[in-house]
Parts: sequence; C-alpha cells; structure tokens
Amino acid sequence: MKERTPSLDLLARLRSGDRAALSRLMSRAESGAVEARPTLAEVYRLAGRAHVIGVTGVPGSGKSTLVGKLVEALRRDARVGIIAVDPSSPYSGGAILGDRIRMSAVSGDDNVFIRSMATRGATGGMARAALDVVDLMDVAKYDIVIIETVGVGQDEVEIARASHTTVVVSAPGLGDEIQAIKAGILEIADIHVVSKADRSDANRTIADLKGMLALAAHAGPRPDWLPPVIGTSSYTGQGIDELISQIRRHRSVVGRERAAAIAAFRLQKTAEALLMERLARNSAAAREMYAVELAERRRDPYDAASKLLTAIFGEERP
Ligand SMILES: Nc1nc2c(ncn2[C@@H]2O[C@H](COP(=O)(O)OP(=O)(O)O)[C@@H](O)[C@H]2O)c(=O)[nH]1
Ligand SMILES: [Mg+2]
Repeated sequence: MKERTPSLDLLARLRSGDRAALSRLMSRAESGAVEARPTLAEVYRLAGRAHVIGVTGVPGSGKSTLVGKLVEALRRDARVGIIAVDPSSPYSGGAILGDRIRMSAVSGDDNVFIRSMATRGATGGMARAALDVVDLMDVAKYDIVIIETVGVGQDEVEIARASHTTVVVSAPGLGDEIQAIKAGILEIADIHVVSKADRSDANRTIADLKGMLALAAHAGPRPDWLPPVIGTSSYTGQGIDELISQIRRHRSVVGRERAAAIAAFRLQKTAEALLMERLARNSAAAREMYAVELAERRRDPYDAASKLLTAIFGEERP
C-alpha cells in the first residue's frame, strides 16, 4: 500500500488504537529525531486524558510483580499501557517487567500494551522520551499508563515527578529502606507500598515507614494529601484493591494541580534540551576561543561561559 502522507496516516491509525502504528511512533519518539517533532506536537495536543501512574523502588522490591497484579485488576474497566524503564545494566536483581507480564495472565490482551525502554537508548533524556511515549499511549486510547522505573538516578526521579500519581515500593527489611532514602525517592511518594506483605517482617517495615513519614510531616506538611502506607502482597492479593482506590482518590484530590506542575516541569525540560541543542550546534568556534582563554587563565569560567552564551543568544535583556 502506498503511503502518501505517512505521518498523518500513522496518526489516524494511532487514534483508532492501532498497535502497529503505536509501536512505530514510539520508536520514532524514542529516537528523539527532529523529523518526529511535528507528529509528536500533534499528538501532544490530542493527549491529556490518561492517568499516569509512576511505580518506583529499588530493584527486587517487587515492582514488576505488583504492576502485573495492578494491570490484571485495572484492565477490567480500562485500557492500560505499561512503560518499563529498564536500567542499562542487564542485571537488575529482579526480572524486567516485560518478562514478568508476558508470563502472566494479561499477555496477549488487546487492552494492555507493554513497552520496554532502555535507559541508554533515548536521545535527549529518558524523561523526555518516556513522556512522549505516554502521550502516544494516551492518544491510542489507553486510559491508564503505568511507568515502572528503578528508583535510582536522576532520570527515574524525573519520570516519577512527571507522573500524576507516584507509588514508591519498599520491600520488607531495612536495607531497601536505606537505599530508598539515599536515592531520595521516599519524598516523591504520593503513595507508599510495602510489598511482600505475606512476609512476617512486613509489619515492621510498615511501622518504620509510618514513623519516618510522621517525622517528615513536621518538616513540610502537605495538608491536602498525606501519603498513605499500604501493605500489599502480589502472592495473596492483599492490599491491591486498597492501592487502586488510593490511586483513584489521589487523582481526584491532587490531579488538576499535578497536571499543572507536570506541564511546568515539561516546559523546563524541553527548554533545557533545546538550549543544549543550540549550544552544541552554534558554539564550536566560540567555544574553542573561550576554552583557550580559559586554559591560559585570561578569563575565569563564569566570565567565559557568559561570554559564550552572549555570543550565541545575544545580550540578556533586563
Ligand atoms: N513473598 C513475596 N515475594 C514477592 C512478592 N512480589 C514479588 N516477590 C518476589 O520478589 C522478587 C522481585 O520481584 P520483581 O517484581 O521482579 O521486583 P522488581 O525488581 O522491583 O521489579 C521476585 O523473586 C518475586 O518473586 C510478594 O508479594 N511476596
Ligand atoms: Mg522490575
């Protein structure tokens, strides 16, 4: 078949929920190719319906198994897209989401779409690529998009910040807690899950977490939303319904405000990316010159850098 206007045709197919069109557009989005921007711009304008749920936590905390359970429950009355941001390292201590879901009951389900993204693959930042993929799923009529990320590193924190509802998963045992604190992900949680609640040490972790949150509430209370702590077991199903109802409650309480914050965050990230592009494109000669002056200590780094920016972008207006 001849494609006269391939992007428009793809877009029409995407809007009808065509899985092949979705896959192709996702690959383009991930590549960060400039040619993909007009289509993605159109996609952005059409998107905005889906509820984006970030699920994060250290490797082995039980995220993928939990996401599988969530999807099983949610798919009864919604189309669910899943984005698994796999760490670049092939060994993560837990199976990657795609593998777990493929083994589970939801594989082959037309109302479920799974996409794995490699952290090293995306040009222009993981968060940028993941959010474009979210928009594509949104336009392809997925009502809920779940992003699983390993809760370490800047990319993951950014993706969590760009979700409407962020679920932080901690497994029983203090080791994981300490890692979560170190990675700074506890504070981004809208909902805390203590996974593997079928284990006897889970109650201890739930109590520890609640204690920690009570202390944190003194530092910066959010009166409209106090993050609940929910014990779940993907083996017995304990807590899964409670988690889903808290996710829905979070959306209704904080949804609008969060959408505005995400838009501001996305504007900032995109502006940064464009800035870096322009810097890379335009500054070769000027950079060389100022680098020499810097090396010879005729200028200091701040002076040289602001001269460089002026050379590219002009004088800063007051
Ligand atoms: N006891 C128990 N083990 C679990 C549960 N959920 C996951 N696990 C186990 O924890 C390990 C890591 O799970 P996984 O979902 O891959 O974690 P991820 O790395 O955070 O995605 C696997 O061996 C799972 O079988 C649970 O509810 N209870
Ligand atoms: Mg996983």
